Amino acid sequence: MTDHYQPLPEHRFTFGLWTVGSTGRDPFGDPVRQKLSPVQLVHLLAEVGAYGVNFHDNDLVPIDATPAERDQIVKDFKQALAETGLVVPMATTNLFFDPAFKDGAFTSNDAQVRAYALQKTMRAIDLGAELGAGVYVFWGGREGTESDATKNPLDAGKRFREALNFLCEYVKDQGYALKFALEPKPNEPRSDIYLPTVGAMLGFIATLDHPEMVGVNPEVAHEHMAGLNFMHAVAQAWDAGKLFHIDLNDQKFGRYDQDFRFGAEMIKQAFFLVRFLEDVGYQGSRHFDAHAYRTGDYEDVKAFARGCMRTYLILKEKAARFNQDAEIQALLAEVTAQDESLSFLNGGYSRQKADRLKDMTFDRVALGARGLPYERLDQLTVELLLGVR
Ligand code: GCO
Ligand code: MN
Ligand code: MN
Repeated sequence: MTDHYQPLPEHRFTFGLWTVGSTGRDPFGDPVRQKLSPVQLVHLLAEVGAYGVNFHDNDLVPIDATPAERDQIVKDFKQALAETGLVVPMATTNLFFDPAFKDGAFTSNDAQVRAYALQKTMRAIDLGAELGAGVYVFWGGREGTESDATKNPLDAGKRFREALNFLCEYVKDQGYALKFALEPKPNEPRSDIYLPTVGAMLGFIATLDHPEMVGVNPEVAHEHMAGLNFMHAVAQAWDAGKLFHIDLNDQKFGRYDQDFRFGAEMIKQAFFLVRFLEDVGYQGSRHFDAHAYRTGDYEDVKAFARGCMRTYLILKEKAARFNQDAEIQALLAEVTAQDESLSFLNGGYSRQKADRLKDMTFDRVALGARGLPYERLDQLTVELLLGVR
């Protein structure tokens, strides 16, 4: 029997070494799972059917590794990739774990820390490029404050801009085919992180020297932490031509960063997101930046990873059904029907159009009295998701 929901390379499902590799350590408790090596994690991901694996520099090469150790680790990792066929579509830098980054990296008040962060990132970019990554993610883990007495946000923004401008030039200078994707998050681990939403990041990108090289990496959990509609943020990024990568996971609104399995919490939002990505033809990675419940062993970690991909594919099938459902489509056609008498407004402004429009009369009361069948449309969507149509 064929499994309709089997992950295939064309689905571009990827995981970070830090996701399936999470040992369950949290601020309240020690690890509950034994640490696996990058090579073991590549094999685990291959077993569950992932297409690719992403990493922070120090997920692969420990921060204190000697050059000889680094070379051996990279060699072993490349061999595991060759054995399994997994690829590395994205790489990133860990600029948050080491105590040196306790007050941020590119936005730190300390010039030594900022320079070290640049150096660490150039080296990590080299590593990512060596392994074939096409996207380089920047998540400003500690780029923020607890107290705004400590840093000036204008200085922080200027420093972050200068760092990204420097790194764009570095990538061009090296001839790497690498694009940057900035990942916003409102808070955690800082009380407030700069550039907290997708919209804020998009505005910032326009101020860079090479905006064409820089897009966004929106994450479900990050917008949900702030109580925002993730699909709307993704749509704005797509509209701007900036959806370079996406971090899929799930979580309840307003909580700490839960990083649950994709679709674990807000299935309706997940559905509209998948439908959006599939309808517009997003070609990038579907990266699951999530981790298994702390209660699980590695068998449950595999169930978690399979679940992320399976739920995505089920929702993709539901999206196709939504698009083919005669009743749903008839309602959509009804509510989106255009009024031919207003087609003169298409194609932009003219003095004549403005005059003509000013002369028109609208039946405001009748407009307000029109009923929109949105309850019916939403109920049909819910029934489709619940599997009864
Ligand atoms: C988080 C972030 C990270 C980043 C990762 C890649 O909340 O911790 O989502 O997982 O995505 O550092 O840059
Ligand atoms: Mn996150
Ligand atoms: Mn993320």
